[in-house]
Amino acid sequence: MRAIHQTSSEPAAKLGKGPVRIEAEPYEFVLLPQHCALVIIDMQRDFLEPGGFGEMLGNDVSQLRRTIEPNKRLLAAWRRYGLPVFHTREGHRPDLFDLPPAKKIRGRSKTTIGDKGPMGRILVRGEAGHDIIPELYPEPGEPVVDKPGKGAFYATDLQEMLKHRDVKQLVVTGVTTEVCVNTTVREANDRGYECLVLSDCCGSYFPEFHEMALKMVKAQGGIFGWVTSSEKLLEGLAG
Ligand code: C5J
Repeated sequence: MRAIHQTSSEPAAKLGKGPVRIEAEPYEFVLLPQHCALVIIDMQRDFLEPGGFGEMLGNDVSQLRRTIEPNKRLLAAWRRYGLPVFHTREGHRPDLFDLPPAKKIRGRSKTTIGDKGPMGRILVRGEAGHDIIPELYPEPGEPVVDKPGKGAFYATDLQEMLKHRDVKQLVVTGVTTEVCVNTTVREANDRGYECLVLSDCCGSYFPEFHEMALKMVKAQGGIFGWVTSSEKLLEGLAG
């Protein structure tokens, strides 16, 4: 199966069924168009927008906002190729029954998950701040995975959806590199998926954590996966 759907008004670009070689670290990634999906992690308003919860906690959101443009370009191309994309959002039920008390009190902040924040209740499904930024908003038919944890596999139906589409490889982008992106890549790796992480499409409030998180993925011969840039991936696909 080639694609979940084709919602873009533009015609699908030509992409053969054969392997596509992508320059990556620690070595070349061989992308299989029939078995590859894009997973965009938690590009949510509360993490990325000025005035959101992330900024309220004193974080510099520009560190995350630099990922918007490369993700936009990648997503537009991915849609043109008719390849599957999954969007994720970190958040909880409005009744907070899926929020572990230990997560609720973590950080010892005055305002925590479920409380009223600048864009509605913090990390609660249905609230404005919990939603995906308009620049990367999912198109109709693109699955959105609501996850209560950091990893996209924990307590979600992502793995079932990937199985049904015969997906074996994931291109992973989003925020934050060292938390939800890294956790998802580790979960995926243990489940047998090959992960290609795009350095310019991932971001952290802490640049040094971003760098180290990417190093951890590709260390020891690619212990969790591969790292490249969106430019190299798009070059390879266009190649
Ligand atoms: C994500 C977080 N999405 N840093 N969450 O990484 O709490």
